[in-house]
Amino acid sequence: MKAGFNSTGAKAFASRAAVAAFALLASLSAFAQSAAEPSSPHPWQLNMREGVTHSSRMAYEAHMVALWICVIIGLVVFGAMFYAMFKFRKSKGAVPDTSFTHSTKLEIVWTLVPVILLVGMAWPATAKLIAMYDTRNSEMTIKVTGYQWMWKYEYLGENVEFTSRLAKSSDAMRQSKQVPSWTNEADRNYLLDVDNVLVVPVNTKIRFVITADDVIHAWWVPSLGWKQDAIPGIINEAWTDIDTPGIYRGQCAELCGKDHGFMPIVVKAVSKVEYQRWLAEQKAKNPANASPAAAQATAVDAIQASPQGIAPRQPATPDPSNTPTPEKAEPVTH
Ligand SMILES: [Cu+2]
Repeated sequence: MKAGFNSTGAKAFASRAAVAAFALLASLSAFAQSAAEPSSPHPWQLNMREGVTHSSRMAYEAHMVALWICVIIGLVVFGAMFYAMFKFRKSKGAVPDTSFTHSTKLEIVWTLVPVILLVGMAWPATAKLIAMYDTRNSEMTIKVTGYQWMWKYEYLGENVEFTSRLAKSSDAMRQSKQVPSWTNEADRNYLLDVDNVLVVPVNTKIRFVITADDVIHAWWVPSLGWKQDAIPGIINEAWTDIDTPGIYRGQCAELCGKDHGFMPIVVKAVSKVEYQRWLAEQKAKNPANASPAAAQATAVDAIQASPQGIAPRQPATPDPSNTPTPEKAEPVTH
């Protein structure tokens, strides 16, 4: 006998399957993260981000271990509770055991099990924390200074430094009273864009020394897996090793004043070659990086050019856009 599934049925099934597959793909692509921002959050995200560094992956692992332990405890406890409620209900003739006061065996079990679980979680977590604070063998150091309300980045030993402030586009939108929309591509990074991004190489152990100039700030990029307080008069340390090129966004995580919400962080991780190219460009922009001979020539030119023949105090004028003047810095106005 011929199978009941005739050719018309097969076609209908195939077209329905195609529609379903298309719908699934469409929904997946709607949530897909852009390649440029491989670790960005997305709508309906349920779990924490895994991030792109050793530290963030360690945090993610510790979180997943704790999560699964909680799930198992939840299943056991609620399972036992519902089993007891149905199995020993009054309508089935269950009689409460009023003589039961304690059980030494049970008490030992419910003391030992949590102790074992806590030690089992604390041991790897401590090892991870120690690793997260180990800044030895780092290949480069970036000094981060928090100001009301911007960040200053200094590539130590490279003579490269600049400030990073909220992008003008975000500021304009904030003051236009428009409501940003997720569906509008241009609005996605509202309040998460800056004028100068922090460019770093991938697969490099980068040490950060973090401080502040006025009040306490905190430098936080979730995809890197840590946040570190920026405290005036104190240098805090952290390190990172980003393994995926891309853009990673963060924010100041310490309530630091009226524009606390408007000092985002943008880290751009690029290949080592690309980083060296970028660094060379930045060095070229800074006249202080010119060779001693060039600096001498600049000074002589300055003497000859000045009407009194007196060299100005600073022969090489620093680029004003590269020099933060926090005391004069105009906070982003409302
Ligand atoms: Cu701040």
